[in-house]
Amino acid sequence: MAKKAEKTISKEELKKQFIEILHNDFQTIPDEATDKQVYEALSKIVVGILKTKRRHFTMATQSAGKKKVYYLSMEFLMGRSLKTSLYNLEMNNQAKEMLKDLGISINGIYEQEPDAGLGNGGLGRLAACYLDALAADGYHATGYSICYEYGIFKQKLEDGWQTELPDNWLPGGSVWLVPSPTKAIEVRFDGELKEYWDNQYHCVTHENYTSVMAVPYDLYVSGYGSKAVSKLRLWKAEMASFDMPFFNKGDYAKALSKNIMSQAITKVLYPNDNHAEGKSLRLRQQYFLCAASIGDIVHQHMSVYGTLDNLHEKVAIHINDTHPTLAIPELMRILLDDFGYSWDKSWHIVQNTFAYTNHTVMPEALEKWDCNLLKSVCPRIFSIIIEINERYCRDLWERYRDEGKCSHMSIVENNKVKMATLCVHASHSVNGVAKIHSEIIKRETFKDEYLDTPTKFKNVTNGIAYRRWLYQSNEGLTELLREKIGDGFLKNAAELSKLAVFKNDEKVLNRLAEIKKENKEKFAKYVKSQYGVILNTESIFDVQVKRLHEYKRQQLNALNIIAQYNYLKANPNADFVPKTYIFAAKAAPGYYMAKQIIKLIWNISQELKKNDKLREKLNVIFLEDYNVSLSEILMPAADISEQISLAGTEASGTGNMKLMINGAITLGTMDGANVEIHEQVGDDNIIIFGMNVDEVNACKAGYRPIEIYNKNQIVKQAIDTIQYGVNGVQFPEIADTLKNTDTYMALKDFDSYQQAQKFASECYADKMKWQRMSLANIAGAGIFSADRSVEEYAKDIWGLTK
Ligand code: DL6
Repeated sequence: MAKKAEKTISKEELKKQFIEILHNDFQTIPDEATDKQVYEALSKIVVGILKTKRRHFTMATQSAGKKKVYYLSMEFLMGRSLKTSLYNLEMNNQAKEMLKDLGISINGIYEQEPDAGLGNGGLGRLAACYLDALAADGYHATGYSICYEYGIFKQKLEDGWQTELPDNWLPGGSVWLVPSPTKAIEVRFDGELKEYWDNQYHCVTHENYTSVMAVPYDLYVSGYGSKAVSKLRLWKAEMASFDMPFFNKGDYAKALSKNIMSQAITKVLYPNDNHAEGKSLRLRQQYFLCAASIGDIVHQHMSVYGTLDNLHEKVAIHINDTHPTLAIPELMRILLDDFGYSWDKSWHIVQNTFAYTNHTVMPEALEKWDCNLLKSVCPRIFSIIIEINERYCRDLWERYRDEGKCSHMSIVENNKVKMATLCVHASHSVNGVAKIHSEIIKRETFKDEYLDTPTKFKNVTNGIAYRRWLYQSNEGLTELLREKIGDGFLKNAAELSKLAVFKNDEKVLNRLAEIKKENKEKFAKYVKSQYGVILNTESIFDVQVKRLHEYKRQQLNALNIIAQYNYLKANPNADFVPKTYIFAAKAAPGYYMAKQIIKLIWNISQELKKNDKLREKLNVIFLEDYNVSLSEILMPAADISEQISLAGTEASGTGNMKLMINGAITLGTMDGANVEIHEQVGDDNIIIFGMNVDEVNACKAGYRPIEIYNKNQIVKQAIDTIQYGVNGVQFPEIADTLKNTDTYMALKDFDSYQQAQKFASECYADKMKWQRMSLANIAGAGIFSADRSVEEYAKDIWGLTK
């Protein structure tokens, strides 16, 4: 572990700087400053501290000749920075006290910060967690992404229908961004290639291209108890210069259109999760990120070492899913065209520099770019991909002499470039994100590639920046842990296991129950203030929060709630442990069925509003606009963590880890990281239901959901309710899909799910038993720290040293 960082700043020094900034930047004094000005002044101090720390850390890394890692991702779902930075820098108490002295409460100040929502869900949040963990573990890390002007849309429900509003985060978020215009990189789009021979050398030039400048904005990311600071470099597109030739010729429209095209590149995040859209602007975004980042890495490396010969020894570049794949041919281009390396030497450097993580097995998310589009947007890159493929196919043919195998393994197929295939071939390491997922990609997604190069394939189970959801969000639990096991768990999550010795200590179990109750009350207060809805904090808080996707099976949860509703209507006096189902989920704007499911859940919540008595036992709430900050209030209040994807579909999941560390019990399938949660806590402390992957595979082919509908009265009645009306609205498409297609086999797992729900209620009714289960989950959560994941990447994949 890295050495503990020195204390950063005293309260008095903090106050001095704070008053100075208020005076110089806002011409105001603490008594008169608005909360927004206080937030900006405090953030500015933190940014200054982080920037200096990063400079020192970079100098130390470079003078020791250590390897650096660069993490390329189209998404970094950062959430807020102020609170997490203050906690990580161990400045939270000084800041709180300093503001208190001035009559200001820090909690209101945190609320001033917009979430940096530069991502859709798990993949983007994982990247953000890894920057935090890389700093905490003491590695020199830089993330690269796009400075989207609009992040993930804000979700508003209108009568239960999702509508999307723009997320204009920059006015409030820009205090965290440090511009570095002198480090801008030129990115060339469009145009055509000219090939010629010069002194027996084959030369290629790119002509008539459009230049777009990538200007970096840096966001510094603190790590807990370490000297390291990570940097997230976000690229903003600006036109190289106004197109004077067109303008002078009087072609104003053309001059302007180039300007508009450039700016469009970094305008908005594509809001799809687990789905590739294939739009030309998205391809431009991807190439823009890759060209700017690789250009920057090469500049930095050259400035330290003066050669690229040792790039792969001093630099690891990680590709977060296939979205930044074009970084591979871009580095080839620079080595070949700008530095004159041979093909073989360039390929050796490239292959030993890049590593790739796969985050999904959903076929619709596996990116394939049309050759014509690639050729027109980035012609030189396309020609390099073609050459990589030709060499690869030749080699495969020589070794296998199997046409079928070669065309299946080819990077280009049916006039499309298969980005994952390119990544696997060009990287020295390929990993999945949970044990089961890493096995599936070897067995199915990349079967041939695995057989061809088995040693490339690895697993790194995901992890979370756990301090954000524990230390920074769950004060009560943090206090209890400190009291019982000391505060070593704040730096080393494995120490959470020390809590296990208290599993039969009634006092500790009662304390856990009290803490959960307090957190539920705090959350209920938030819900009341935001939605005017009163939650019964004596009821089980059963939480399913994640993107809305049929494979995640929110529809299965909804179906069970309807079945319970039907039951309670028929049996109003039945014994029933009261339950509040809490949902939050954004749907991709073009995903029709996902929006229908949101509306269905919302309508169930409205239907329940009509029946006060029944609602005491069964309640549903759909929270709008799920984001990182909302998760920080919700996770500590959860009793049950719903992780109910069809086995074999969720690569890992990370919400499951955030809920577990806050003591929620997982009710889930043997899918993704649930399998490893089960491994950690054992059968008694998790509620597993449904088919496993082998069972799913065995019955997929002949699956006929209509037979279940016809046989199972509870299922039939619940689907009929959906069909004929929930709170006066019919959902025939959902009902039809469930009866006739049910791609994700909700009906097949329904019975088992119902039993699991029933069992969960029985366990909950036995307070001590439930708290024991909860304790086992907290104690078993250490392994899901991103610090652990990052250590594995550093050692097994990137070859970093401390
Ligand atoms: O690895 C992070 C996260 C996993 O936890 C989720 O299980 C997985 O669905 C998600 N994958 C994606 C893939 N998106 N694309 N393209 O978001 O990654």
